[in-house]
Amino acid sequence: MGSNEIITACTMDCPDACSLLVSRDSSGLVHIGGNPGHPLTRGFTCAKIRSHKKRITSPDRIVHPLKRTGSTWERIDWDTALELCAGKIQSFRTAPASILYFHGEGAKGVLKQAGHLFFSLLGASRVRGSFCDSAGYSACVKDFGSRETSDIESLREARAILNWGKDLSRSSVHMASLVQEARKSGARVLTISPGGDVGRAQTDESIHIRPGTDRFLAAAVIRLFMERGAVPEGIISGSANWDAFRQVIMENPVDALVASCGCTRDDADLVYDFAGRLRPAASIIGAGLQRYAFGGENVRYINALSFISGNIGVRGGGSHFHMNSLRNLNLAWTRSGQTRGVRLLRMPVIGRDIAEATDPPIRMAWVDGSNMVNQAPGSRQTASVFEQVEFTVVVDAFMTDTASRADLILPCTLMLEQEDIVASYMHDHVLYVRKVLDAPGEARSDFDILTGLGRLLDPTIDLPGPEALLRESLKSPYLGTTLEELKEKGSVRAHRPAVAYEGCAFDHPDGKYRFPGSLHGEPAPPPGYPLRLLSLVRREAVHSQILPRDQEMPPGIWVSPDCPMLGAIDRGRPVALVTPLGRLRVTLRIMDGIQPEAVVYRRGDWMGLGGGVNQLIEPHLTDMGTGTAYYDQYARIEND
Ligand SMILES: Nc1nc2c(c(=O)[nH]1)NC1C(S)=C(S)[C@@H](COP(=O)(O)OP(=O)(O)OC[C@H]3O[C@@H](n4cnc5c(=O)[nH]c(N)nc54)[C@H](O)[C@@H]3O)O[C@H]1N2
Ligand SMILES: Nc1nc2c(c(=O)[nH]1)N[C@H]1C(S)=C(S)[C@@H](COP(=O)(O)OP(=O)(O)OC[C@H]3O[C@@H](n4cnc5c(=O)[nH]c(N)nc54)[C@H](O)[C@@H]3O)O[C@H]1N2
Ligand code: SF4
Ligand SMILES: [Mo]
Repeated sequence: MGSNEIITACTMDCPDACSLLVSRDSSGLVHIGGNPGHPLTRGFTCAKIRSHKKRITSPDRIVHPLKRTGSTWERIDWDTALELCAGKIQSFRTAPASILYFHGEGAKGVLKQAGHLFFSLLGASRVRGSFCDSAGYSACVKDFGSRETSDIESLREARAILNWGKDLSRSSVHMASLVQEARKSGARVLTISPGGDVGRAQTDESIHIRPGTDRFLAAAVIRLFMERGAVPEGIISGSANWDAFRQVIMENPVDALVASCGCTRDDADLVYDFAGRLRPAASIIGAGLQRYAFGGENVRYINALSFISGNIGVRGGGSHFHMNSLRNLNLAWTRSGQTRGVRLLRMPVIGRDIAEATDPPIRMAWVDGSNMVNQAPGSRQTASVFEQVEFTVVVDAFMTDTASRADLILPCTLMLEQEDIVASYMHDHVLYVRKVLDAPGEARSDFDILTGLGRLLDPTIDLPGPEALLRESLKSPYLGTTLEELKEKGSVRAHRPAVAYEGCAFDHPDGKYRFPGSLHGEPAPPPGYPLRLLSLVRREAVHSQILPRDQEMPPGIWVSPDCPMLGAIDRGRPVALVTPLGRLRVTLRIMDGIQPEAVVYRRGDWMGLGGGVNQLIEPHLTDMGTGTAYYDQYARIEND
């Protein structure tokens, strides 16, 4: 480490939660690199960090409070801004549920949770469910009784890795590197996805599955295990509902199951070989396949296959879905406000739930860390509902699709400009986030904003100081460290068993596994919309955190050369992507290896600039966990 290098950590919404080394050269330029001394980061970062560096110094950044006056923005000072907010809160406080708090994933960290404490002390409405991973989360809890995951580094010990729809080339470069290490040690990798993601360099075998249908492929392979008498007795007796599950599986012939997912018997045999012959086999479950109406069920069948093939509770095996990123920290303090009788609106249908909230209606909204107008499905409805709320505050650093509709924008500090503690949803390290840069202009941290606002209220809302909360957060049974030690080391590893559910002891009261009780068919596409719109992550940005000047318009879409709609398109003329919610001019691109029914859109570009895929996505819930069924969306392409 160079003498002027400072250790901090990345707080972007990314599973890798890297340890970073930041330095300035003699000309004052900032350098950000991965910490070579950290066992997960191992000296490298990703394209997102380069974009972040551009964002912090961007001329587009908002660095002063802005108040809407008609169709223009007026720069105001902080005192005026906070008094305005305080006055509004006072006037709505007699019915505090008329205030909505909406928190997103703009920056991870324990101090970012302080808004939950602040607004629960106020008795405000909040949200439940998620845009991200709650269907898969609930699925795991139903199966295992909890959501424990084996140490991600144990991937190195796998002999086979089944990658169920994790985009290793974009969404987690450090998981990708662990998978490559496993391959070097002889592991074989099979990737199951609709394609357009993991390349030949990252996988030995690929199956291009029909979007949304993984449960059928997993069920077909489970049936092969049953037919071949390959299910160990311990699995049968270690589960609470084997007979009912067996019946569900045996009602479906293998050929019908593989046809439902656009696969072949050979594909099922390939998965069988990976799961059953190359033990231990680890499964990685991406978030994509749970963004469907039966997304939770997809995850449950993949878990069931991992269990039946004897790969749960063993070293080098396991079923790796996102972990809870706060599981190694003590966040009980966020719940010391009102927890009972809180009104919770549903994230996936937030526009509708705001519009339909009565008794009391929503009159004020506070949004921090989220571009929810852009990221929630049904952007046009969310936008108009948000505009109709009497008083809206957005804490952000850019004029996003959400901020541009607010009554007041409060400029926040960004990563590297704020102190915090962060944990990961992939690994068990907890990291100290050192402030290494001064924020430009008048930007303030979310925490400082809420602290200042609380003092202006009557009665006041007094948040504990940041240091007290950082210390409190470390009081976790999994940690055993102090703030001083964490600051010195930069990162500590939580004490967690390396193998989740070792010996197949599950967290249900009887200790047994639960199989899914049904297998739902995939509904047919609605007439006129034969394609599935997959709005996937982009490599160089987290979600919508893209500088306006870096947004390519019209947005690109990718389809297979075998896409059934291509024949009717005149490629010399403009093309539109169309769903029942509307149309968007796009740039059509052809890519080999994409499943013919899929159309890929790299999400996050802004509606205000001509992008915004969520304008086209109907707000639907997943089967469990109040998740968002983004990829359930049917679409078509046509000349515009
Ligand atoms: N179509 C489609 N949409 C999706 C998904 C999908 O699959 N398809 N999946 C989604 C997933 S996985 C997720 S997790 C969500 C993410 O949805 P959001 O949480 O809304 O994510 P971002 O678009 O990153 O918006 C975060 C905002 O916070 C701001 N920000 C950054 N740092 C800070 C900070 O310290 N304080 C404050 N106050 N603001 C800050 C950024 O500038 C940015 O505008 O959306 C999803 N949206
Ligand atoms: N560069 C970058 N990295 C990110 C983020 C980002 O915005 N940008 N966001 C972070 C966040 S919050 C999240 S939640 C993760 C998401 O990262 P991933 O879990 O990788 O999920 P997604 O991009 O939402 O889904 C994409 C993958 O799911 C596959 N997929 C889609 N439908 C299906 C299906 O039906 N079956 C199967 N088997 N596969 C399917 C797609 O082909 C694609 O590979 O990434 C994180 N990392
Ligand atoms: S975005 Fe992810 S991979 Fe990139 S530096 Fe941050 S934590 Fe690491
Ligand atoms: Mo996410």
